[in-house]
Amino acid sequence: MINFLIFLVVLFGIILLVQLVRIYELVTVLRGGAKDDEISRSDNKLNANLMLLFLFVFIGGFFYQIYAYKDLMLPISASEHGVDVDQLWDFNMILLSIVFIGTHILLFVFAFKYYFRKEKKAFYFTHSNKLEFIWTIIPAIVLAVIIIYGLMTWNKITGPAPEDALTIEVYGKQFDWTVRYPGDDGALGKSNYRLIEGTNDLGLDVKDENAWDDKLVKNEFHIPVNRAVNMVIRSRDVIHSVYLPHFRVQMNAVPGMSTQFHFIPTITTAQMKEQTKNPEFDYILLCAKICGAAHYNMQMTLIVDTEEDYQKWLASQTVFMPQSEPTAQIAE
Ligand SMILES: [Cu+2]
Repeated sequence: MINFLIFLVVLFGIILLVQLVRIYELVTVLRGGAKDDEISRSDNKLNANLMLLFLFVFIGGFFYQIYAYKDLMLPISASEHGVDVDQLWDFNMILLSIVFIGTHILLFVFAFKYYFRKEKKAFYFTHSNKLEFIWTIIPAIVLAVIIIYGLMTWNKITGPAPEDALTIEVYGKQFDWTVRYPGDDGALGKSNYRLIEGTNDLGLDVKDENAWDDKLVKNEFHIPVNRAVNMVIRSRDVIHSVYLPHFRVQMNAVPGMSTQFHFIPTITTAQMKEQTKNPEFDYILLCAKICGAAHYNMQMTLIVDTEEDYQKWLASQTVFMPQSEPTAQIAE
């Protein structure tokens, strides 16, 4: 309520000020002073100076923001391709900043330098092929470099996963993630959405032997460091998005199809805790699509282990259909 009243006071204050200025202008005209539409030289000079002042405040604010919010940028990349992504990002940002600052200096310095004076006449300039050529060819080359560099990075990242990659399934539904690991056979079992029922949340095909020893994990999942991890991504209901900000990984989870993304983690959770000097540090898997009311719940902790710790952890996970009692469960 108080805020609304403050808003009203400010609003009426502004309206009052505008009206007062208008009355002052009309009074000047009635007294036979300056004409209503005539702007004095000193007014023009004042505006010119304000243009220059604005330039300094504006550019200063730009650099201040970079400095003040630098900690809110993504932390150091913990994956192999993430380093390339960050380089691509920095390259583009530096290039854009140069253009951004250059054009704004030109814009405001020209407005300052060439403010209106009655005796000054504008230089009449019709056309220059040379100038046209320069401002066509330079942006064309720069844009080509940006696109080719971006495409090369993209192709490097999205190529096929290496043969020895660890393939896991990331399964999204409103509102959580399940990660499925292949058992000792190293293969994920088949699945079908028609088979989703009761405890079979992922619709695993119980007739497929490969599915029996699959391991389903919730809340927290582990991957080994320095080994390619190929994520096969599925969604049960709406479009979700697998987002691992520390690894620069993001891929949509689309109902009715499976998408993939592979990456190589390079820093274990323990190393990252040391590097960030934050004992509470954890990698996180988020959903990057606003997929419903409890979308914010779609979080899962990711632990990057050494190969040894990873194997230990994996061995401690329960399998989907223990071998001792498969017959009871497949019988129909
Ligand atoms: Cu989601």
